[in-house]
Amino acid sequence: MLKEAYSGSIKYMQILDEEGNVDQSIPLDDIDNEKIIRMYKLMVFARAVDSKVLSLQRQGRMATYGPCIGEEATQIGAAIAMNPNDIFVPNFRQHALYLARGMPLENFLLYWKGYEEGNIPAAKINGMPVIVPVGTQMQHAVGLAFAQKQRKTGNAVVAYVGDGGTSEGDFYEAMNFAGVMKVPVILIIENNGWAISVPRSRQSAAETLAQKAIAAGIPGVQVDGNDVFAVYKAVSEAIRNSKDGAFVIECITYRMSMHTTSDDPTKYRSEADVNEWKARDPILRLRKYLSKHGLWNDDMESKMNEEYAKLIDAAVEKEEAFKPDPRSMFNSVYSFIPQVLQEEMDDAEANNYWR
Ligand SMILES: Cc1ncc(C[n+]2csc(CCOP(=O)(O)OP(=O)(O)O)c2C)c(N)n1
Ligand SMILES: [Mg+2]
Repeated sequence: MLKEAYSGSIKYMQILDEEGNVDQSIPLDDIDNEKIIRMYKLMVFARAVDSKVLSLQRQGRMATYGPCIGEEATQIGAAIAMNPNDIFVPNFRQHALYLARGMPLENFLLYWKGYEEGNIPAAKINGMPVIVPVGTQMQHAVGLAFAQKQRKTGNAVVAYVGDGGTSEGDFYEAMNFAGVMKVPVILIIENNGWAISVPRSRQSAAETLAQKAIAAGIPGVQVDGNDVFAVYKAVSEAIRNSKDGAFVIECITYRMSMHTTSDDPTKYRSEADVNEWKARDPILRLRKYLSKHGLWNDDMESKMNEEYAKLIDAAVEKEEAFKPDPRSMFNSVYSFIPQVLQEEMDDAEANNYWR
């Protein structure tokens, strides 16, 4: 006997196309004009912050930084879909999400300057700190989601992983746990086409990254990650259904800029490729939608840009005037100070290392 033991498929969803037109066959649900304008402003704000931080870094006024330029819709769609009590678990590129969740800009800048003081409010916005070891956040996410289930909080956990991160064992282990334990976690694969210089085509032979969910018994979908409506819809549905278990959403987007400021992408990818993706810019297409529907004009655009420039400059001024406490690098690691760290701190104090 030979019969089919399993067959699975992954759907792809796009609602808002590159020209700012909406696919009428997919209902927008509760996406109203107020929400759309909020999405647009948050995406523009994140882009403005990224541009400023890159320029500060080039002037020697900021530490290493990996911008999220081009990936704003993948993050803002989720930020708007999340309830205030839902928890987000980022990797290191979710700046738009952090800012949309209410991370004060001054703290954001302090963190990326290398000061732990900037990181502390992350807990107040129900988000985990930045995590650089690729993939390790997946375990934290499913653990947090398991806790939500055990405590019956009704909250969901929204976690991010890059296309590169999906090749890590941590990703598979986390999905396996999430599938078996049916925890309320939404795993968002921010597939931006690259893991530093490794292209998506070299990352996995699988046709989609979302189909990895199938092996863990978790439903998954692929969405146009540059379409904020599609991301919003997929994430809100997944959150609504999260009491039934996990969900995987692969967002197809593009890292329009460098991996980090210590990377030069012109060494490994073509300008033609980048230009192709520029035409799919998530901000541009939403702007087209807004203009078509008479919801936005040049006057509103310039007022917004002016307001953001002032806001960002004021935050930079505050950040640059900040005097960090070197003890914070010891105090911020654990909820208590282990003896070994206490000894290092005492040694640094006694020997005047930071005076
Ligand atoms: C375990 C581990 N291996 C390698 C690295 C070095 N590293 C940092 S980011 C990165 C690529 C990550 O790519 P992806 O998951 O696609 O995220 P993206 O940077 O594209 O947002 C690598 C290899 C790391 N930080 N941790
Ligand atoms: Mg990537």
